[in-house]
Amino acid sequence: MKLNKLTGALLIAGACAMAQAQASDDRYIIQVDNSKKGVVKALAKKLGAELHVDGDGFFAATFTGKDLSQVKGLLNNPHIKLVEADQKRYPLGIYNDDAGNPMQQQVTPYAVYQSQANQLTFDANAGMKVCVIDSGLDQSNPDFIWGNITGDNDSGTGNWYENGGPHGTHVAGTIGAADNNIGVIGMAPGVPMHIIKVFNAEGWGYSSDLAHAANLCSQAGANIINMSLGGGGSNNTESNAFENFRNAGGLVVAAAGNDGNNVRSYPAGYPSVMMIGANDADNQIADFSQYPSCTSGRGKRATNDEHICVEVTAGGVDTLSTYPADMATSSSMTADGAAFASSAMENSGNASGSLYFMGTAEATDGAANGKVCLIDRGNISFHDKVANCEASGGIGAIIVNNEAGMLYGTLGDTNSTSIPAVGAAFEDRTALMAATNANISIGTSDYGLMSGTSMATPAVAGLAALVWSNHPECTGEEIRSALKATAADAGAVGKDVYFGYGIVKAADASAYLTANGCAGGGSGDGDNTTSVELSASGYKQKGNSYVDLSWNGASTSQVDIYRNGSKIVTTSNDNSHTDSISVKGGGTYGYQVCEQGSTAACSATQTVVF
Ligand SMILES: [Ca+2]
Ligand SMILES: [Ca+2]
Ligand SMILES: [Ca+2]
Repeated sequence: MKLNKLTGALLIAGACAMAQAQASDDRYIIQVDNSKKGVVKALAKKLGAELHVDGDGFFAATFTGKDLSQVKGLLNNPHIKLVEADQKRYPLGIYNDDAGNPMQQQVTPYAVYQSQANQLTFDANAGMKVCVIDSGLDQSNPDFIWGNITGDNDSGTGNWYENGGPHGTHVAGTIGAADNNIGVIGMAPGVPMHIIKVFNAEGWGYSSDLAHAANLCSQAGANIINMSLGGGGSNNTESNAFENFRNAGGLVVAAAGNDGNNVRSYPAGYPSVMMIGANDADNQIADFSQYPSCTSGRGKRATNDEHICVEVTAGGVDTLSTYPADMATSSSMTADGAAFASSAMENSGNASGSLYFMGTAEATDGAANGKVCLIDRGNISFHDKVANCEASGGIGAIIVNNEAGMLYGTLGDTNSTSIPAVGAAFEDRTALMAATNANISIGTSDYGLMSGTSMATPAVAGLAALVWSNHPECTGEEIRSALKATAADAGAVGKDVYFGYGIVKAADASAYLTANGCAGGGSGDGDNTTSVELSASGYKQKGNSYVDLSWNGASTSQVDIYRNGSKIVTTSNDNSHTDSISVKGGGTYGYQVCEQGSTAACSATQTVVF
């Protein structure tokens, strides 16, 4: 539906005037001189309006039950230039960031909606603290409750409150940016954090290893550790440190890695550490998200363990979060006064003027002189489109995607243009084509986008703090299990190596813990999810084959152990058992541990190959 001013006016005069003239949600934009805005806002409020966005030269307000002509009648005031319906913006994907400039208003990142963090309230009094092992948190960003944040200095990397590159500041914002009127909002807004700076822009500057950092997290009283980092090769000291933290009741999350292959990164690959993959706003896996198998060892020594592969995912593609002040580049765009999502492509500055549609801008066009060029993607490079706009006298360029979603791009390394150029979403093309004027602006910002499993990991750390704050009696392992039990399946049906159990859902996890208690499922609520977790490890000794089984989560005093579907023993529920197999040579054995007498409250099957 085109909603430019012309069609709006015609519709008011036409047969369907009432239906069309009443804005959806009864929400209107009132254009007014800035000098008189306060008076007009007061008037609107007096007339029962609910005020929303306060913009430059306009504000938005809801007049419940009133159509456009009624609102115009009510606001009969000489300072008002225009009253129009506040258009609902088209969605860019299944989930979206709020439209708007985080330097001026608080913008909720899409992953908050996707993971239901907006449906649950963080309890600041529950004693949650997240330890962030990263590149520091820059104190120049205003979107943190600094009184809740401590850190550890290291001589190799500099002060924890000064950035060693924007990475750590971005990560910390996703976990705990404050719920206020600016910036973004974290998964657990304002959660106390302890920052340990272990690397900077030059790379690793820490002589010791992550094991030391884990101990510092422990000393600081943290119950969650976030590591948006990783690399190849496991290390026993490191592994023990995280296992100790986990055994003391904590939760450790780490990034799966960004190489888009099946390599297992550490620390995420340790069983004690929860490995996090990244998905996008459309519930698709990020193409860079690593997907190691859940099997370790080769051939006869192969064992299956769901704790050495991706366990869950969260949003980590084009994630909006905090930056050190002015270190990010951001854009904003309005057309006929309404805000649209945009992405900064190149150059900086502000361009405001009439919109001129230049097609795919494959040649100069004198009609673009003095105007903002609206350009379709396709046929030639972004750079050449913007160059043609500028050579035509254009003052700014908007390049619209030719497929679903926002257009992200740059003009390349040999940029010869100087006018601000932004990307726009295909879904907004119709509205932009219908608009008369546009304002685009590119400048430095305290907020910007990053992509990586590094961005998904703090989303899960923050969500864990959020869920846990509502169930502080639970352990970290129980929170981990609840996040997995309630994750929304995505990608291939069922658990898979890319998503693990799926995309985390905070409200569902909290409801699950409320319904089932910390220990999780099996309480007859119709949810067949069981909380028995099993790992199996096979080895040979003097020609005999043995399988060490270890499990937790069974609630009966004894458990039944099954091998290849047949019960082999009923034994004490002491979390471990060794099975010896007398058959010579190779074979494949699937094990399950079930609560005694139950064939429903069972672990997943773990396979051992000899
Ligand atoms: Ca904020
Ligand atoms: Ca792991
Ligand atoms: Ca799946």
